[in-house]
Amino acid sequence: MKKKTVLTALLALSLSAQSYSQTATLHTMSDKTASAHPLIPGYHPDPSVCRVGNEYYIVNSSFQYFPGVPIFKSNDMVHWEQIGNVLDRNSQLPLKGASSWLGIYAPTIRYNDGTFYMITTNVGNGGNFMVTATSPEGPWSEPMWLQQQGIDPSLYFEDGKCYMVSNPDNTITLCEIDPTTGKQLTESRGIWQGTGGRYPEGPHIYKKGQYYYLLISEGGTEIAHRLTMARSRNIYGPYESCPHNPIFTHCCLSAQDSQVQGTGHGDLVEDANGQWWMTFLAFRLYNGTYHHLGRETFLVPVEWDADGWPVVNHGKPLQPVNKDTDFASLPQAAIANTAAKGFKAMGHEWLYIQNPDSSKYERRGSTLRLHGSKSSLTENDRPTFVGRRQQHADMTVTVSLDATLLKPGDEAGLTAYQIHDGHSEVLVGRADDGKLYATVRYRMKNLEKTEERLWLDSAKQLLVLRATPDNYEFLCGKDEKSLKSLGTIAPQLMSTEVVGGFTGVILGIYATGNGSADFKSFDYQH
Ligand code: 6LW
Repeated sequence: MKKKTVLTALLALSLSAQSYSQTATLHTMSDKTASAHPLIPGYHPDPSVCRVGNEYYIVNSSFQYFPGVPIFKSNDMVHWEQIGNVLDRNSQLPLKGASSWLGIYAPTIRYNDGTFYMITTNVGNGGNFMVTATSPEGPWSEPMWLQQQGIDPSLYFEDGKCYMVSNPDNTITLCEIDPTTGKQLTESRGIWQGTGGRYPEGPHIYKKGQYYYLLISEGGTEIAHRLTMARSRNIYGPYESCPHNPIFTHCCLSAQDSQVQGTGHGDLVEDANGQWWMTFLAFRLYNGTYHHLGRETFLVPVEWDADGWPVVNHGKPLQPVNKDTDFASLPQAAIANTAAKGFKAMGHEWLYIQNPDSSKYERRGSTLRLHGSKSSLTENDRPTFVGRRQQHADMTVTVSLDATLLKPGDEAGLTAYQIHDGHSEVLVGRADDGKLYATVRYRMKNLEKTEERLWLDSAKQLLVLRATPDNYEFLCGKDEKSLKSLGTIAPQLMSTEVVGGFTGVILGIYATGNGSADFKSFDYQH
């Protein structure tokens, strides 16, 4: 990037941050076709957005991870900060047996008359429910379990009524509910089945002018993902399909060479100046047709044509990032790195697999002592594990481990974890004769490979993962200078296309067995 343009852009960013000059920032973005830079990088799928005055909130799905449903706040739609996780108590988030295919699916966030609502599906542990809060930072209420099933529930409020919409039997279905109890008040009625694409889902209803607009996704969340729309003067229909459906997709000729694919699952918001925007998910391909960072959150401007139909991103696909000129290509969501110097204060980015057994996690000053679980990562029964998202294809994570308390047969390490049967790790283990070794192990479905052991003369080791778009290199050593490469794997083998799941890579520390492992720091650099 040229120095002068960086400075100009940074100045513009800092000015907009200082003065909350929403108009300048947003209009700079909407004047040009938005860039292919994710608004919130790393696994942040199924975004839903709402505005309250000059504040904007985004929530994402979270699947098997605890706490669930990360919530972000922005005052200008450019700078986003995670302010918490909506579901942060076991009573709100039972995750027994959840994998990267199960747990919390697409959430919707809405605000009405002083109350925030988050409605979602816990697949495998109870189905549809909603929680409420007066402050988006929480606390959020206990779940109100809902009668109407189908995934991707959403809410629409009008004239004291609360409507719920979801997709049972591949039909977008509407009913009225009591927003204070969740009790269903009217029968469920099918209102639209989309344009014929598979998996009609992700419905949201908006009112603009005389019309109720119904935005949905079709095609499945993979490469054929698309957004379609219909409208009606009556909320129950009949709905007329937009003549230029799909209103947004990258499964088309003009976007076939884009790195960004799978665009879908959107939600609309009108900003304080009357400009409309759409958040949606998409993934960035690396090395062919693979993505390992998960489905990420993007943002594009929306205009309305003379016939009252939306035109998304000026009718164009996302453009490749032009770093020299594109304002919106600068980093937008701040990247948390709260354990870089120790685990004293762990921020909102930290995640456990399923409901953590709190007796396994012991904070001792700035050290995090992990007590080994019987369950391995692959066995997936509340393993002792805590991690955060990989948000950049190029990055390095360095973990400081003291393995003194491992017992024979135990291990502790640093893993790049996509799903219970798709992860790779650099680990320290204690052999039956009491000696410590380091190695790297790769797990891809039913294939497992372990590198040769490196015998260690010290229990204190740095474990490092150096990632590039096409390589994961795992290293171990007493200090930075003595790091040895113990193994490499293409991250494509940890991708959604190869090992599956609805998430993206999480970088985690873990311990299995009967002993313990002391982790001193976890530093994420990109
Ligand atoms: C989500 C559905 C989808 O509930 O995938 O991409 C499902 N969209 O709408 C899981 O994220």
